[in-house]
Amino acid sequence: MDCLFCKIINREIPADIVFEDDDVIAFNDISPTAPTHQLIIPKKHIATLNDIDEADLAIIGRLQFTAAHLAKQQGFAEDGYRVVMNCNERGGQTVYHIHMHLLGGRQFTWPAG
Ligand code: DGP
Repeated sequence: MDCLFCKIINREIPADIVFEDDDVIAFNDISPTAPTHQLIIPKKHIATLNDIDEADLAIIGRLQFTAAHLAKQQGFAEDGYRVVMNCNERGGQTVYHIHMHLLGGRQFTWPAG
């Protein structure tokens, strides 16, 4: 499968990996938009949020749990942080393997642009 993030999972292309377990891997974003900008992805290939089915619900929880774990571990959980999942073109998705952005280390504004 020609998927960039599957290649990172399989160590076919390099990434700065910050967390890994049986289901999930996390690595630094190549184009950070915050002092901490990491991507948390399931090892299972799921193209978009629209492709999640009931069997994947635990994986989605795992992404969120890992985001909070990484925020605590890196010391910005109490100050606050943002998690984002983009879906399809209007949502700003560019890599079609679902991923949670973990953004920390600065003030974020709302509404999103
Ligand atoms: P999105 O726009 O939500 O699909 O986010 C995709 C993110 O993936 C974007 O912030 C940049 C990041 N990215 C793209 N290619 C690579 C890569 O080869 N390595 C890493 N570490 N991140 C990448």
